[in-house]
Amino acid sequence: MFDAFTRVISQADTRGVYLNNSQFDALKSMVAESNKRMDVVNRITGNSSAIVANAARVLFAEQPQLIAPGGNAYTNRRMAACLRDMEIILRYVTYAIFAGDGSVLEDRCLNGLRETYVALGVPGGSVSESVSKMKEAAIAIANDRTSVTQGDCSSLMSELSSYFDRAASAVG
Ligand code: PEB
Repeated sequence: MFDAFTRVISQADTRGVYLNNSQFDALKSMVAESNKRMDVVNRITGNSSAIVANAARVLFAEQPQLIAPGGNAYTNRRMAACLRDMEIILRYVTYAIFAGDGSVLEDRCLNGLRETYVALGVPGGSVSESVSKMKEAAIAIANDRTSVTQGDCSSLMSELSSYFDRAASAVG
């Protein structure tokens, strides 16, 4: 599991070289902008239940076969497992955006997840769709500019998008 700092160290060590100025500059700006990153983590964490529940509600409205008899989210046990899976993926996305690196999401959540869903008969495309819906909601909340100091959050938002996209494509 890497963060933005240990990733740079690992890459330098693989080549047997010292850290260089362009790496310092990148990490320096990450530190300087870190309040935004913490705000994003806090906003998503604080709204996680709403993000999951709303995304699930829209998913089941669009794909009612999932909650019909025989569907993969039919019965309370499967519905609970589904909401829990969405919560797990969202939680790992918050870890990744906190660390500034996707490896925690990759290694501890997405690795082998597609195969798990195939084995369980869970439709990966539907899980992928649920992740896309969480992405839209999470970005709307994280990028809400009302009553905060105005700043440029574009690169942070595209980094956040990339973690959701990675999760969606890992299972879809
Ligand atoms: C992954 N999900 C399920 C299981 C596992 C995971 C390992 C089997 C064990 C169990 O039921 O608890 N666990 C989950 C995860 C990590 C982990 C992400 C990462 C660290 O450890 N059903 C649907 C929707 C979708 C869904 C499309 C969006 O119709 C999910 C939610 N996952 C779903 C369902 C089950 C499941 C299990 C319904 C139960 C399947 C079953 O038992 O038939």
